[in-house]
Amino acid sequence: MAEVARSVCLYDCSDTCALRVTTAGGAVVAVAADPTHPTTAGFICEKARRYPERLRSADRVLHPMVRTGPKGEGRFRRASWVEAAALIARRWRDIIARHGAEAILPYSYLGSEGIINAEGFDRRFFHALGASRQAHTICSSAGGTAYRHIVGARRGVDPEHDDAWKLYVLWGRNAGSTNLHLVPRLKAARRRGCRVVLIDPVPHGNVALADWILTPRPGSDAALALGLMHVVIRDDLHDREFVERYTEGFAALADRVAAYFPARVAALTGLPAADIVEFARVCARVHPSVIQPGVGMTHTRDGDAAIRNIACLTGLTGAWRHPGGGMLFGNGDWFPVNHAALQRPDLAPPGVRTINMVQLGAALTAAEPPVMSLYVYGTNPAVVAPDQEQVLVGLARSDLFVVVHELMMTDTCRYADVVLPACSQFEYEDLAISRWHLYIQHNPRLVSPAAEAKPNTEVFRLLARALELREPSLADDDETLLRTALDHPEARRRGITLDALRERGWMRVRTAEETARPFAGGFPTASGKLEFSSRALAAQGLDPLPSCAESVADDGYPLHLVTRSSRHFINSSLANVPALQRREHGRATILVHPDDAAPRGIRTGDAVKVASRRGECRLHAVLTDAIRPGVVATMGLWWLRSMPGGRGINVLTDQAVTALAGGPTFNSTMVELERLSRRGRSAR
Ligand SMILES: Nc1nc2c(c(=O)[nH]1)N[C@H]1C(S)=C(S)[C@@H](COP(=O)(O)OP(=O)(O)OC[C@H]3O[C@@H](n4cnc5c(=O)[nH]c(N)nc54)[C@H](O)[C@@H]3O)O[C@H]1N2
Ligand SMILES: Nc1nc2c(c(=O)[nH]1)N[C@H]1C(S)=C(S)[C@@H](COP(=O)(O)OP(=O)(O)OC[C@H]3O[C@@H](n4cnc5c(=O)[nH]c(N)nc54)[C@H](O)[C@@H]3O)O[C@H]1N2
Ligand SMILES: [Mo]
Repeated sequence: MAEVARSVCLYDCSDTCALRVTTAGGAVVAVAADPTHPTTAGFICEKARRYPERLRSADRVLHPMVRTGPKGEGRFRRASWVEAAALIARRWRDIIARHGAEAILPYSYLGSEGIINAEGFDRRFFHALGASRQAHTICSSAGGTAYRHIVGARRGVDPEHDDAWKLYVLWGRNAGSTNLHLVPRLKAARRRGCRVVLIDPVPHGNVALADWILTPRPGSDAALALGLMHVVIRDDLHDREFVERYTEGFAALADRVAAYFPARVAALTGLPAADIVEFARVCARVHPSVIQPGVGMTHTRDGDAAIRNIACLTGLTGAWRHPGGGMLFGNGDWFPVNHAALQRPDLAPPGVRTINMVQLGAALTAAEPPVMSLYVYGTNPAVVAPDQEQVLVGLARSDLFVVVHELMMTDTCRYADVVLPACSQFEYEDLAISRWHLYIQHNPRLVSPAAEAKPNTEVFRLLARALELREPSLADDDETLLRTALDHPEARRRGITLDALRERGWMRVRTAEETARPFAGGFPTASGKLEFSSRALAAQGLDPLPSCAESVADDGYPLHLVTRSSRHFINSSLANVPALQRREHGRATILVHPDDAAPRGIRTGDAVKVASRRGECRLHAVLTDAIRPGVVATMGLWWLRSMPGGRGINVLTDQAVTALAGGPTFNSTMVELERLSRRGRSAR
């Protein structure tokens, strides 16, 4: 008998869609949109619809496994949970005795986004163990930190105020792939006269969304924002009243941007000076306006500065004073979740070291004192982390004890000493917040765990027992953890409880009046104002004012590589689903402008070698003119087994990080292309 239940998609994606899930015979058989959800109603992406297919994959890990062959080869034998847990406890006790608990490194990300499973109880466990702390920097923390320094909190525009929009700027946001539910709102807004501007060196896939497309050089957004502020101040277009009442540091800002005249910024960004002037005027004059930067544009050496400078621009134009207007770089801080009570940072030993996840290669090969054990969950570093060759060298270390808790036998699993089977989101209960809309949602347990799979929380309880950790809160069950998550004054005030969420599926966390002007009650910075000159940065001895790095990367490789997300995978998740692979040309591709392809003799379909300072991989060329000449772009993170030569695009990237918060710089990579063979013919 088939049953249909409400759920929420926990993929690492901003839309956080409400689902209707059909189960039959103890399995999930269909996943569809919940037609009644206010922001994601009506449709879901093919990635979510194909969930049942993904879960039936031959790659699914169903039992604990212990390695029998060399690391990387993927030979394992089946083990029981009792044996696996005892083995982990024995190896960790030994490592702790010899090297201290800091030699153990947890390594996680948001493979499934549940609050208690993905960033809750796991942290509590490792804090109590005294393990090295992981800086969760691989996605948006550099931009998020920058944003918080200027406006005080990671809250921004509520997409349900779309009626008001007159200008919408997709600033390096691949909305057609990564924010699908924004698209119908933008289309409707355009019909009402809203102008949509796309600022992206690779407009491919989003051209039809925009009225105006600017294609700056990758990594030059910080400079562009300085140039826009220059023009706004020069032409006396800033919102004087807003600047006076709600911002701090205007005089110093004006001083700083004075040197960024249009001709200079044109040289830095590769945009026509006239476009910079025109766009600055549009930003100052058209309201309500929204600037929504993506995450990809922050993955450059200057990505932190880009978000800082854009946030300052919104202060200058007074975008925040117009209901529905402002900026959107994450909405997580609107949600009343008690992260501290869940994660218990107080349990961590004082002074324990923190390791930046972006620099995993260095951590595994050069950290002092060394990392002796890695526990991976909810992420696939063999594919997604930069400087892949060094990551793989580190993972292959014979003296490194690697445990991977996974749904699928990923490339990372192949380097594990122990692989543990993880539950899909339909096999445990959790809660989800969104980075885009304002609803907290309930993810019910709909089916029993597949074979011997266990959710993250249960594995950490099991390991706490096996290690005889005495901290009593490590015995908390999921029900207690879910209630702890909502133990927040704002949740209580609004009646947001676990029982209400179980019954209703979702609840809005703020009223429309509260989100119309996100900082109507003041900016939650040290000064209570939007800080053009950041007190927090000054306190850290850093330049408190907007700036940009001017050097254009040039290490002998002529083409600028942008590694975008793909429409049909989520990061590397789903890249093993054949139907979705077919949607992505069936193989890993690279977009090339005809002007760059011609001198290299490259045509669509050709195999090309892509080489950077760090390494090389093989991809297939797709020619398009919806890309800035001089820029090439990959889409998505394919499993290494799908890549000729067994290496993915992250062999090309390096471990350099942004100054603020240590974010990745995937999109500051320079490459050269060489044709390997002609489509349909072998190379002669
Ligand atoms: N379908 C799908 N959805 C996803 C994901 C996925 O893999 N697939 N991943 C999820 C995750 S984890 C994240 S973080 C988000 C990412 O969502 P987005 O931020 O939209 O993702 P990206 O594709 O990395 O980059 C967005 C755009 O930035 C452009 N860009 C790159 N460098 C620059 C630059 O220097 N300047 C400017 N102006 N533009 C630049 C790229 O060409 C791209 O079009 O999406 C989430 N949703
Ligand atoms: N070159 C380049 N590299 C990039 C990016 C890029 O744009 N360019 N994007 C970066 C960004 S923004 C991000 S966020 C990262 C994302 O990279 P990852 O966080 O590694 O994301 P996925 O590749 O989706 O891997 C998530 C894994 O978690 C597993 N998983 C899912 N649910 C659970 C669970 O409940 N428990 C456990 N234990 N496991 C689970 C899935 O099966 C999957 O293998 O990649 C980064 N890497
Ligand atoms: Mo991300």
